[in-house]
Amino acid sequence: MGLPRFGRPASGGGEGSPNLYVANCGPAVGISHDTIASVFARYGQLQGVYAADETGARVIVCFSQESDAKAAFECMNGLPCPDLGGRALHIRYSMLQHQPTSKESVPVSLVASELEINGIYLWHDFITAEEELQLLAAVDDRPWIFLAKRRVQHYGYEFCYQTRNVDTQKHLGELPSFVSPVLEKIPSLPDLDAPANLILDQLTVNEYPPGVGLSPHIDTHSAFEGLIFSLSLAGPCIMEFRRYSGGAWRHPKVSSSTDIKIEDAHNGSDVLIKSIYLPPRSMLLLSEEGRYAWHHYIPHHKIDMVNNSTIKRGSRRVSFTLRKVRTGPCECEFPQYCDSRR
Ligand code: AKG
Repeated sequence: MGLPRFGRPASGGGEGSPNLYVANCGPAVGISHDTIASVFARYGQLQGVYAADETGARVIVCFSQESDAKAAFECMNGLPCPDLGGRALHIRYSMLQHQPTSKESVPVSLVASELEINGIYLWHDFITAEEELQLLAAVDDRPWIFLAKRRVQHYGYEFCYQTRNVDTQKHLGELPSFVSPVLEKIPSLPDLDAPANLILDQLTVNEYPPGVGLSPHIDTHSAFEGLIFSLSLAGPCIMEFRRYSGGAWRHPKVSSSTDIKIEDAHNGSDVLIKSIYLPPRSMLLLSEEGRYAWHHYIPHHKIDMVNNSTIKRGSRRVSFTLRKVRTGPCECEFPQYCDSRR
């Protein structure tokens, strides 16, 4: 199915569009897209109902005909709708724009091989539930650093969010003993061709409250070596990956059923988006192209759509990101993303 591209609702009258931006209904307030579709379909044939943004409480209702959208607008705007929980709908016309966001638009992979990104691996049940509780207890016993929306702890080297780098002169000491069981298991991960001398020396613990995500980024090439491990604890999340077509990079073939290729609203370049579900106790590895060329991020969702199921992020998610601090320049095969080459 093609990706619907919606922008902000038209600020003025905006008539002349078959699409309505409808606020105050959606899965986040317990009203499914199917229910919304059945109510709006009374006014004419629908193309579909889609999330307008990541809140889960605003949708875009697309009619085939502008006149049907107008009829729905005139009958329903501002009035409580008994079939939608009595909620008063705030409706505006929506003008199409190129905008790459809709949590439903990116199919979510459950296994890393479906992503078809070189170097991304996911191992489910990497640790037991008991080990998970021990790791959580250990970090909860230690001081947190408060960022704007989440809390973090750094071990080995402090990570500086302004420079997105570490100060290699400031060694905080060895990684704490509570993380040793994790470090010991990593070299024997199936499919991982780990170098014999793999020593991970930086740990960032992130604690995300329900609904809080992480902005898109590529871990600074010059800061960390090529293997980045991330262990999920307590709650799940969806991680998305974006690869931009800017610079010298040629656009990869859109090959798997989990790919979405859209025109990025921010810089006009093409962007390929993929998405994976990270359950608690799973270990993710970003390496090769997945580490050096793809942005990764966690959408700010209180509710995730994993294919056709709704997953509420009811609890915090804690992640352990384990990396090795780089001591020389990066010599990756992706110079267009590499700060060592600039
Ligand atoms: C980071 O700390 O840079 C991350 O990407 C964390 C990822 C995660 O929470 O799994």
